[in-house]
Amino acid sequence: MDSAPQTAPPAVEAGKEIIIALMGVTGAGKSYFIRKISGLSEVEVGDGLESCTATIKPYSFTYEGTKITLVDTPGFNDTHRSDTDVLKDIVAWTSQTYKEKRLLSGIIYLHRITDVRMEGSALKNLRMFKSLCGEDALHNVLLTTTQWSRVDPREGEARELELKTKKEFWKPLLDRGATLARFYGDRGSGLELIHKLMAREPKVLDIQEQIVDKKMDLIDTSAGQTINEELIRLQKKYAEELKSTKQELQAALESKDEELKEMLAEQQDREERRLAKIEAERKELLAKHETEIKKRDEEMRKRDEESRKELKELYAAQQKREEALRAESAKKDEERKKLDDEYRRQLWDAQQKRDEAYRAEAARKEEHYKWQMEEQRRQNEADRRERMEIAKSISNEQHRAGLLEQQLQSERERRAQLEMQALETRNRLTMLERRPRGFRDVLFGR
Ligand SMILES: Nc1nc2c(ncn2[C@@H]2O[C@H](COP(=O)(O)OP(=O)(O)OP(=O)(O)O)[C@@H](O)[C@H]2O)c(=O)[nH]1
Ligand SMILES: [Mg+2]
Repeated sequence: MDSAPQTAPPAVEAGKEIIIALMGVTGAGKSYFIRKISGLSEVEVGDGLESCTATIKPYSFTYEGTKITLVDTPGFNDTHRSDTDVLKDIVAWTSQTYKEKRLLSGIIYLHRITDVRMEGSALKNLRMFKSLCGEDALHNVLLTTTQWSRVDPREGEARELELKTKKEFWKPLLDRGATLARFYGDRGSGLELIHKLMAREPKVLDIQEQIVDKKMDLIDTSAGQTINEELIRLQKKYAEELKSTKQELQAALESKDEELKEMLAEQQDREERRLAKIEAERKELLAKHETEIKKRDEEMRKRDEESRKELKELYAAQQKREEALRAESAKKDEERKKLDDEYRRQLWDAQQKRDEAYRAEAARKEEHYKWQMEEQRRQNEADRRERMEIAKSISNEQHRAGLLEQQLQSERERRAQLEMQALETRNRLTMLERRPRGFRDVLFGR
């Protein structure tokens, strides 16, 4: 029965593809895990001791709106292919995806908890895994035990503890950031592991960096070195074993033991083939390296020649461009000088005109001012004269008034005299009137 995952899937940005690789020894359950989680029936799961998944193969499906790609990989120590072949396959896929900027969100490294001992193949797979992955990507690695339903839980826990704590097993990886996990064989348990990796920042593997960025040859990569070291070790071991078999056979040839002779001859034959296989694989790894070096040298020589030619052409073109630029710049300088002169001349003319206009204006203003002053002076003079005229006429008038006053006075006096005379006359008349008539007639001549 498949259980549901206990955690919810983390939020993933829209359109992002989550790529997770499954690694581990043959029979660890990589294909089984992919089939369980993706639900894809085309994923081939092994049913015997022989390796089942021969080549690297991605399987994509949609989970909670996110595209998940689980990558099935063949284990090292494959029964059908050499380690070099498997490595080449892994290198081809990881390089291609890296060039497409599709990075791995994580790696689930599987290991059967049913394995009583960490066998040579398991250790080799672990070594290969470490050299492929590199330290930086370890934070996105889940070191996962499988097939828990096939062991007694206490036994399983004891083995897990051993894996966790032994420095030749998982301890160094766990110390450097990898996470210990369990897969219980059902979809829910697998999805828990997927959830853990969905939230991680995708990382570049050492093998991707070495092949794509540093353009290293396979043999020079960490993984290539690991295989080479293993091949050298085996080559030495097999050669020694063959040597001793040969010595034994030599000794047997001198004896009459036909059965032993036959057995040792067969053994020698087997050991020779075994050694030849190793030597062939090493040769494959090295030969490729040598031809690559030759090819690369040739390419570099060609590239060098091309770049020298290109450089020469570039230099000539640059010279030409500089010459043209110099001519252009001289022409521009000349034009600029002309423009400058013209501008300065126009500026001078304008200045002159302005000065002249200013001077004319100043002269006109001064003239006007003088005229105004003169006018003022004339006006003042006229006013002064007028005032004098007025004062003079006032004085004349006053004089005349004085004279008239005097005249009036003397007139008044005369009048007073006349009035006095008149009064006297009237008085005399009155007196006369009061006298007899004849006298009046005498007086007035009547
Ligand atoms: N019960 C159980 N059986 C499992 C589990 N994982 C794998 N198996 C069985 O183990 C056998 C090998 O599994 P695969 O998934 O083919 O192993 P693999 O890692 O893909 O192996 P290669 O393709 O050879 O590298 C199969 O018979 C699976 O049914 C698990 O978690 N539980
Ligand atoms: Mg498989």
